[in-house]
Amino acid sequence: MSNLITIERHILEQQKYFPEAHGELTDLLTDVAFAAKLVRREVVRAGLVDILGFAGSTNVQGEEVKKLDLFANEKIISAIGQHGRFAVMGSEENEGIIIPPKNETGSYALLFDPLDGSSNIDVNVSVGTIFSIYRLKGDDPCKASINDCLQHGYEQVAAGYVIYGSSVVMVYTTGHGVHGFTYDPTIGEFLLSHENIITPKSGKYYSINEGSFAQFNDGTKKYLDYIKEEDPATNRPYSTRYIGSLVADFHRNLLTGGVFVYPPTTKHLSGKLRLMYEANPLAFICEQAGGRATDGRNRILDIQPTSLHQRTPLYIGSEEDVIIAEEFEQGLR
Ligand code: AHM
Ligand code: MG
Repeated sequence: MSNLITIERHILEQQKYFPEAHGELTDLLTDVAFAAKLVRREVVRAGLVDILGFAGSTNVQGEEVKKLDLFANEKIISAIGQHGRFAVMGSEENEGIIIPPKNETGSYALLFDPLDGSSNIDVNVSVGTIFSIYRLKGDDPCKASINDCLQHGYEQVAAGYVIYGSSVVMVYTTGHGVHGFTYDPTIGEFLLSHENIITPKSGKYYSINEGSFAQFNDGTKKYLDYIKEEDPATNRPYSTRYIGSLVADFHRNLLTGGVFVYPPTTKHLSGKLRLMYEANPLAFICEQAGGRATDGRNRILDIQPTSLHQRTPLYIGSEEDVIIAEEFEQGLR
């Protein structure tokens, strides 16, 4: 058998970069990987166990049926929250912060989107979990508050995502490269499959919901005309790829090169995606892989968060492609 590396072992090896963390970061990333396995178990059985449907109804066992995103949210909160490693948590599904039990021993804050891509959940298209980890600002975990969650993206100590797709893949960074692991269901382990992911400087895909064209500003409309023009010297036209699950769209472009854009629209003036649960973790990963992530003007990781569920426009992916999209957004082209 070749040299198989499990995610737990890989995380343990990253500990050398964090001598001051006394292995805590290792434990909590391992907890996240464990929670991902629990969510995976339900996602792959979704149609079988009658777990789909609307929250509030009952299944054949007489148990309350939960929508999969609510189920994932509860699983992550209970699987990760019970160990006392996080002093505070924030979820896209919860309005306010979550203070887990035994939080007095935690030194970190966890922000997560339990199941991203909600429109794809019931139709067997890839969905994912996204997470982001920060060190507490103060020394006393009992005083952990929303301020520990509202940190700049550049203050993240780790971030990652899991895609529940044709195979299940977990990707994470602690600021020392981006590493991907594929789940082997026969042994119940995530195995290293993509070490040190580097994203191409430019790609051939663009990912945007063009159905919202009428709601875009002139810069975005012009950009779309540009990207579809014929010009072999710049590899145009690009091909459209849009799944509607941010993690899946992001992951594809990370590996193949390309650009994902969720611009401001007349419906979502600040874009639709959430800074704390979606943009920041993916921006951290993208930059670590040599890509670029902005809101069309500013680096995502530099944005000062003001609320847990704040939204932002998102231009993310291959550096050269993101710069071109930004230039149109800023009216420079
Ligand atoms: P969600 O958190 O409700 O799932 O919304 C986020 C999702 C992203 O995964 C995806 O990129 C985007 O919404 C798609 O939105 P749209 O349908 O407007 O294109
Ligand atoms: Mg989401």
